[in-house]
Amino acid sequence: KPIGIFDSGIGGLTVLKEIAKLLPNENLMYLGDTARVPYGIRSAETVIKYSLECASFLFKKEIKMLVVACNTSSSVSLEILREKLPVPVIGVIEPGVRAALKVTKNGKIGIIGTEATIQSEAYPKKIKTLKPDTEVISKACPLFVPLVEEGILEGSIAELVVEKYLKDLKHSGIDTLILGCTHYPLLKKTIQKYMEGIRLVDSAQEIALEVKNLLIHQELINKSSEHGLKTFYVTDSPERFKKIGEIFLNYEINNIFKVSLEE
Ligand code: DGN
Repeated sequence: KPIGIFDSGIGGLTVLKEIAKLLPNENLMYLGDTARVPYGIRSAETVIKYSLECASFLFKKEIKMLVVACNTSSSVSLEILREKLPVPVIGVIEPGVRAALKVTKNGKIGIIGTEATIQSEAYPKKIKTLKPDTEVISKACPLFVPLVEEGILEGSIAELVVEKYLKDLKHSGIDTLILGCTHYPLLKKTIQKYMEGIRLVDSAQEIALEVKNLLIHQELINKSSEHGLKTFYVTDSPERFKKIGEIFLNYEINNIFKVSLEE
């Protein structure tokens, strides 16, 4: 049985990439809701509705586990997805938070994400439940997503945008910064250069570790020695997904199918 992964669009490929790296034999089924991206600017109610539709599509494909790659969706719909689905559901928030709490030395953590993720306060709430005396500083960085989708990952434009959003955080005393959005790992080099000395937590890597642990723990791991299959579903035309997705994955994407999520 495959692992189902969904995202509002292309960005979740950073999560798929890390899962494939750690678990090369697993079959992965990815759904990108490209017709309705971005989720980051929508209301919680709408994001929950979209997320349930994505989850239900993948569930019908008999997945053994659901990975919510989208930070925005994880922030507002994880609980309800867990209630509705009879398979394990993992979101990106918890693994990122746990990793950040492990690496911070001074207990001051920064979070960056989309407008919706930051507004939901999902990250600070999770941090406070696990370690109440942590100081959390959040910042929405709305231009990062379009920047990445244009393939502008390094160079002067990327550096200017990074500076615009991260200037205050850089001088705030944080020692750890959570990249709370699917797209941000692609800007890691530029962000790290600007945020010198601050530890970056890549939530895509952290969720991949969590997926592996859960598969082992629940004895769901694929024992076959063959390389896993990757299948991609999109709700808008596959061309853009293929073009930008290949920037994310660094290899050619095949097996892309256009689907409709209407019931
Ligand atoms: N996938 C979204 C996230 O991780 O928050 C980013 C893209 C979007 O919907 N704005």
